Amino acid sequence: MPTKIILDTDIGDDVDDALALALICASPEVELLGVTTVFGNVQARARQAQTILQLAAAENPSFGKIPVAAGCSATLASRKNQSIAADAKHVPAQAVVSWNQERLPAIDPRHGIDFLIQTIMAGRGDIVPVTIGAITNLAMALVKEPAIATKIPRIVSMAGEFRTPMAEWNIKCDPEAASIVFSSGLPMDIIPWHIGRTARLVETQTAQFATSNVPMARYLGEAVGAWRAGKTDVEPALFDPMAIALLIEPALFEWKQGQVRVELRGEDTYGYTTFKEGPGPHRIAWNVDRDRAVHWYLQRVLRQ
Ligand SMILES: [Ca+2]
Repeated sequence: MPTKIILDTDIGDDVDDALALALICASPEVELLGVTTVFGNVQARARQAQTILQLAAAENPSFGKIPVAAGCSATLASRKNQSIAADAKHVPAQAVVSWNQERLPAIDPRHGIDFLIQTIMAGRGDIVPVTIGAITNLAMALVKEPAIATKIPRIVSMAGEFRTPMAEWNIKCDPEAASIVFSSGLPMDIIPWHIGRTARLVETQTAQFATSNVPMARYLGEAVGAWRAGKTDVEPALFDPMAIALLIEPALFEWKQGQVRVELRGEDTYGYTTFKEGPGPHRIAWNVDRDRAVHWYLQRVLRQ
């Protein structure tokens, strides 16, 4: 039986969310029940998610019917960091590789929070929320309908960093939301920043997208190009795709079990995450077999 998931994403700026959604579309081991978008311009983010699902629908029409719901644009962050403040009008870099609304189905009329609540409550306790952006939507869903906690078998998140003292982006965008989810007691499987940085594509690998026979792979080549515009010497890190990989190939990683906390008080450490190994609901991917993980990813999306 495939693992049922809802993808909660800030797709549209960094390219790794698109790389992750394409991986989902290439993976029969997961069944995508819906996509919710978060942080800033959630409408534009929804359009890129829909674009990828419509590309996947060319081969499997069921992808074209997967609902995409826009979620929280603003955050619960108690200290607004102007450099990352959610901006509903910000045009994500990936907008240039998103189809116009006229070519796309209407987005789901429900708010992302309500989509999460209704979908999880209607399930059999077997729906895994997978968060690859700020965790605002899931935190808000837990606040609005605490009963969903009894229906969530585990949460999968790309979030946090435990080797390097830092506020990882998805935590930094909304530390309070992350704290709500991490302190919920729900089991979580975590891909930290370090893992994504380790699993990076090199130039010869990203170049394979453009020459692939697979339309989705060629789209990813365009998406990487849009992300790179204005940047030099950068290679895509597979942060978000590794959160999908753990659902399918957990043996790609070495794991540590324990308890994560999100720092909310420190003057200079707001949004930092700490990990205490031992009893606790959080399983952290501690190491990744880089070559195997990257090869596995490329095999999937290039269908080699
Ligand atoms: Ca992301």
